[in-house]
Amino acid sequence: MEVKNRIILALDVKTMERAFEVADAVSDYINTIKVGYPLALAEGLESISMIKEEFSSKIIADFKVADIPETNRKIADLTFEAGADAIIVHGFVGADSVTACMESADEHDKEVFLLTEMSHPGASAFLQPAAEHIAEMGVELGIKNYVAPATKINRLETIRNIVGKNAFIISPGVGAQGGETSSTLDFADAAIVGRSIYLSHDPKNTAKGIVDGIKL
Ligand code: O7E
Repeated sequence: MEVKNRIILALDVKTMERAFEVADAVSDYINTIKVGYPLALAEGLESISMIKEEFSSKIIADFKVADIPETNRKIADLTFEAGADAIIVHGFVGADSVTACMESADEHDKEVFLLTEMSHPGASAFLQPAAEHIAEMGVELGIKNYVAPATKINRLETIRNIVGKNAFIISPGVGAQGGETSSTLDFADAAIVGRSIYLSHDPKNTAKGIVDGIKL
């Protein structure tokens, strides 16, 4: 996936009005937007196509899909039919559940991101011990897109080493969660940034500052 300036906006706001304000403010710098439960539950799945049409942005739907294959398939179908370019899928549910999303993506000519390990402290209890197996499973399944944490650079590096240099990794946790952009981009292809941008008093300049910092 081509991500302008290697930054993805996590648009975790709860109204379309605010979503449009923030997306508009950063549109010179960011063309890839992650829409997750906060906006989709508040404003509906159509928030995906509304943003996509207004800003010509790519939309990654972050529904962290984690169910049995049959239900995963329905979730993925509905998400792609709503206009998402990619969907984020949990790996811990196993190969059959992930494969169901991959089949949906193939049929819709869309993409799957496999979530390996998470960025928050609690993830060290259950997900971290499984993360390397999840990444290995992704490689076996032929997945090319992954999610790995910006808050634990050594873990991000480990996941990179497993999935290989040709895989595409996006990494959340930059800014509000303590992750740092440049070190994250040493191992990830793009960083996901949410609150640092949409809670800032000037989202446009904040996005510009992040992008300028990458180029230094
Ligand atoms: O901390 P913020 O505000 O910059 O937002 C980070 C976003 O990334 C937010 O939408 C959160 O739900 C998501 N995220 C994590 O923070 N940590 C993870 O481990 C995984 C995700 C995520 O997006 O998962 C799929 C990419």
